[in-house]
Amino acid sequence: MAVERTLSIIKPDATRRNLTGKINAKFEDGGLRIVAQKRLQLSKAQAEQFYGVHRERGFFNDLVSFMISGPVVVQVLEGENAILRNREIMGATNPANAAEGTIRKEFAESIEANSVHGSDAADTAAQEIAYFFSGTEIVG
Ligand code: IDP
Ligand code: MG
Repeated sequence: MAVERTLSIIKPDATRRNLTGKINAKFEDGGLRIVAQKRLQLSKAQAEQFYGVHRERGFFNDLVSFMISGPVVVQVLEGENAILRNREIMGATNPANAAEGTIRKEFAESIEANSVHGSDAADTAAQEIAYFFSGTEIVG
């Protein structure tokens, strides 16, 4: 295994319910280190670009509206096998299918308002981190 970095977003359903600290505790308890973090209000253009891979999906417009419905917390998580590890800590996209103890099982409201985003592979992690952070903002 290697030390990796992955992009995480705490989504508006979670910031609205003041869950940032509880979610961060899941990452830290799961062996990941928060090496960069900032709270942002995404613009519509930013959300559309970030989720561009899903542009043709039926849920795209609703997803963009949801992601700009309140503040988000964007983060870089670092640790052994961080990309896969974070996906495990998050749980399945649909909270109905998420395992016990995962963030989405405990906190998600729906398949859309599912509390967290996490990069899905090394190439997307690098792109997504660069989308939100400059090198000097990440302190490992
Ligand atoms: P992921 O976040 O687990 O990687 P993706 O398939 O990449 O899941 O979908 C991105 C986001 O789009 C999900 O986290 C969720 O917010 C939303 N989404 C995915 N599938 C659906 C759906 O069927 N209906 C509504 N929203 C969805
Ligand atoms: Mg995804």
